[in-house]
Amino acid sequence: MATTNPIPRFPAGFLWGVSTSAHQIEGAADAREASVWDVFTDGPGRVRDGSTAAVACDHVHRHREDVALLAGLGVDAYRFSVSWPRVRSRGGLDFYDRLVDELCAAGVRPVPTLFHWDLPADLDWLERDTAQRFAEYASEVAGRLGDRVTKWITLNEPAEHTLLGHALGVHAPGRKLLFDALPAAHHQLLAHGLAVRALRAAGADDIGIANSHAPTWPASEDEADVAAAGFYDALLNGMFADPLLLGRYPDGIGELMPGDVEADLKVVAEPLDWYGINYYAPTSVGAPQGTEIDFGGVRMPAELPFSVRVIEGHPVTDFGWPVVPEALTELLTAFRARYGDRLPPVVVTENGCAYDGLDDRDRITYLDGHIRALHRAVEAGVDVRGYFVWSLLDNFEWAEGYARRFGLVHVDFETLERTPKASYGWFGELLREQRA
Ligand code: GBH
Repeated sequence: MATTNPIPRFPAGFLWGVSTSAHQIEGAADAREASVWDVFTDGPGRVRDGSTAAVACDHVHRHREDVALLAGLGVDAYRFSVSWPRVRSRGGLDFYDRLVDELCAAGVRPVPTLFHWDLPADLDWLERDTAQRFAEYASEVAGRLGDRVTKWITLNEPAEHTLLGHALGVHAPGRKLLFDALPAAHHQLLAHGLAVRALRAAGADDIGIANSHAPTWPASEDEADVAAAGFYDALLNGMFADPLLLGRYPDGIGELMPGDVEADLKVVAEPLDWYGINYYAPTSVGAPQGTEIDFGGVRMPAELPFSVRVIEGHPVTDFGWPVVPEALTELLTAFRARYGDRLPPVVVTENGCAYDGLDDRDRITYLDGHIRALHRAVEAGVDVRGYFVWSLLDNFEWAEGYARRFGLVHVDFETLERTPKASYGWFGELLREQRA
């Protein structure tokens, strides 16, 4: 249980929020075009409980209630995502237009993410042209919402979308290309850079990304483990941060990319106003073990040049992810050390955990520990400007279906009734203390 010792005060203007994503909460799938996730979930055995996101939290029809929950919580900001397949459909942007109006009326700042994995089903990140299409879509959304939205996020976790969706095949679009998946990463990064330009052209001046990052811990001091962990670190962390912040790929990665990427990297490195980090848990990596590994439902083929290991000695969430708050401090101070003044202000755009139950003391303990760890990073000189809990609501947790609950608010997926959990009350109280 969290200690009664108050959480230290964060700098003035610090942005407190919660996050969601379109495909995971919206439902109303028949009122929009199909995404790669609709196609993927139609296949057998892809989602653990056989569920789909056709209804999910039915947020499209219950957004007023959800905005009231945000207002009741007292957050400064709400990070949601805009569904590209919905924007392409008749009246699709009207929904976001209303949502943004309601958020503004409730005093909650809207922070849209333009892509959170639900690519229109006829598009493909292996195609370079998708990057250009994304920039056009970004212009369209900014044209409609830009008079009220000032803070923008281009992409959510291109690393996970590449790894899980294109390399390992456990997420949409379900490709198992291993290293041949890397063009999908490059095209997403290019899409990001082109979208930054498009958003700026539309007048935006507060643009970031939400990248997934985790400290990578070698499984031992053994040379082979250290080398494997270094490579994994380049794949998950360096490959997505270096191009944005340094204008290049880490050593050994550029060679795996499609053709000559030098000119593209100039676009990718378009300066950012802030850098968003989604953090959940550290990763332990060692040399390959010569067998396929099932890692929390993610099958890692034997031919990979590394193997992900279980981290012992920490409590784990219902997902099996270890709870290691100090790794968040480590991650942020390492970012500051690696990128120095090239690192813009940082926002933690996701942090949270899967636990069942309304009296979710474990979630409170997790959040309490991570917010304190975040404050230690601030004390160590990292310019952190915001923190968003994943997630406002229990929702469609991708390949896990509805089996993993990340919400501050419980959703009964039969009745769609929302019930605030203990963590909702706790987080609201924290926000009041921070402002007192
Ligand atoms: C995010 O991805 C997504 O943006 C969001 O949509 C999703 O609902 C949320 O997280 C929760 O899953 O096995 O201990 O090494 C998070 C990506 C990838 C982060 C797997 C944690 C494994 C930790 N995650 N990673 S561990």
